[in-house]
Amino acid sequence: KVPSKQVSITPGVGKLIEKAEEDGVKTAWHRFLEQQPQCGFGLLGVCCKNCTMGPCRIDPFGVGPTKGVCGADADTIVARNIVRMIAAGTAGHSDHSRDVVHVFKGIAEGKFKDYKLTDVEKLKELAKILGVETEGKSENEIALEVAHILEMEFGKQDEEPVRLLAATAPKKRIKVWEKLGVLPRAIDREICLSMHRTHIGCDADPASLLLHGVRTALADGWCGSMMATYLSDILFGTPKPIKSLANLGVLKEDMVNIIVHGHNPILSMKIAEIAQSEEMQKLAEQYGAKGINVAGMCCTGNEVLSRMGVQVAGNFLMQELAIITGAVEAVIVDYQCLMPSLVDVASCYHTKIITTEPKARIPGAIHVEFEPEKADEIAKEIIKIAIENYKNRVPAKVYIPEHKMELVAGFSVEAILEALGGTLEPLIKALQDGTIKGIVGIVGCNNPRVKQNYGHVTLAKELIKRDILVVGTGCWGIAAAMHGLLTPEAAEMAGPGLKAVCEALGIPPCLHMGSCVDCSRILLVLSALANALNVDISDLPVAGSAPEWMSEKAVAIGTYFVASGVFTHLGVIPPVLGSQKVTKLLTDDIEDLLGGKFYVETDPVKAAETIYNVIIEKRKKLGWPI
Ligand code: NFS
Repeated sequence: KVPSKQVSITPGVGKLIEKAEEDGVKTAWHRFLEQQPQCGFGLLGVCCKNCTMGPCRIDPFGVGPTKGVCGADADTIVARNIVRMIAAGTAGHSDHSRDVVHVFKGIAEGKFKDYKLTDVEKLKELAKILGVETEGKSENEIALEVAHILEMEFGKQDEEPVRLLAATAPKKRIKVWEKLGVLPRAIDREICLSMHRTHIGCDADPASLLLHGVRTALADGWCGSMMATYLSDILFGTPKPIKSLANLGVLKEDMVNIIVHGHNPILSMKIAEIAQSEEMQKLAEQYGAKGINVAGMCCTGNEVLSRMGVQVAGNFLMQELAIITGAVEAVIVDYQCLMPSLVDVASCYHTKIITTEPKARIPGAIHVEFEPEKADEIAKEIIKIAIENYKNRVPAKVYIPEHKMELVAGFSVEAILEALGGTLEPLIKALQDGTIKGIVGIVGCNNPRVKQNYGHVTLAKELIKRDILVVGTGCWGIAAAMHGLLTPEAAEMAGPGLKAVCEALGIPPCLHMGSCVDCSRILLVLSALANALNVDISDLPVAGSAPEWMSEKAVAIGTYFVASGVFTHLGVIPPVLGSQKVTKLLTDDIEDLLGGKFYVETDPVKAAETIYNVIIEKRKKLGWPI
């Protein structure tokens, strides 16, 4: 049994874990318990299975083997493993991006009639920073030229840095990267090189390996992820402050409940849009429901929340719980952060799991392949499966917790600027005079190693209390929403300076900036601040944090934050402790090279204290009052 009251702070979660046990269903928390004790070699990062002479394990106590069969020591193995994590994370973000580019280009070519270019202003802005002439050209012509450049970012073969990075990162920062030789040239190339140099018999030098990890991560944050953000805004609109609700209580007893889960807005936006159509609503009524209720889960939930105000059912560890309510007709997924267990859980209820992407199939799920040229038709087909399934719902098995919380999301860079009256000046002034002490970006997942959402919420509360503005994305954003941190009223919990600023502007003290690829929005804010103050990002009183991270994508994000000069906190220990050298490189030496470093602390209260002190140090160096 899972100690249901101790594993999460989010209302409703404990009850559903208990319901799972009554219904004979296992959740991630149950499987996490079954996995204990987990492999110590794996936790320390000293297991190498990159060739079949192994798997080799290094004895962390120095009694057993100190080298693998090929001679690789703990330093090499740990560094290689972490670089592979960065490569996988970068691949996830940027392959998502590739899909968005595909649709963007198809629209420009007139192939995908079910989509359109919504934010043409942003298209022109992107064209401008990429050096595309817009005068006298149609929207589609501009889009096509932009699409060509962005496609090349994945696979161009020259030695020039990726253009999106060159166009958006502060000049001072680019110099730092140039000097270190870590300017990424093409996204796929750096991922490929990560795989190559970690292959048996290649790079054995931990410092050289990690620097390439940095290069790969930079290709993610300042190019792959950023591209996804830009293009999703152009396709579906740049987010503006929008009200909504979060937590499992957004599910409706008398409606067809559809969960959109995964990452790419190309599908989820369509589902949310088509579900509102009269045709679909009528059909739902014919089946005895009051209508269709679409709710988001994880990062695609953040995408539809930010742009349409679609309610969010929960974050990563709640995907199974949504099904356990017994009230969900279908979970529609694209890719990433999907537990294969969804199918097992669904088999105990009436829920249909619908996969849509060839690259993320789950055995036992219904597969309806999504094709952008037939987006509306396929969205309808999928929604119909959900509607027709409403009659199979078993009322006796339904329990929807009543908890839901109000929120305001949609703080894109543009929205933040607008809230500030059109320029960054008021924010800079508030930072300079100490009304706001600094800014911290909190991002990332849930992880059953951490009491669910305790890390996210505690850290955010501790920081705003100290007059630090919190911005963030991903599962943090949903956690913050469910715990009331995304309302203007939450300013009550902030220190006097931040509170006054929030009240004057009518904004929450914690700003939801979107999904995980939208961490690129945080980079853009940092870049704008650094440029305005004529300093480097590493000089700014800012920090990053991933209090409950678990995915390889989070490793890529953390690394590009550090590489961008940001002091970055991790609330879950990364698998590097098996090498003192790598641990020291990442948490100490790297600061001399990049101005940022990792800091690991599992207690969010202590972490807040340290982050605050780092911010105060930065303020002192800038000569700003503390
Ligand atoms: Ni990002 Fe983590 Fe997944 Fe989103 Fe949530 S688990 S790394 S936050 S949903 S991608």
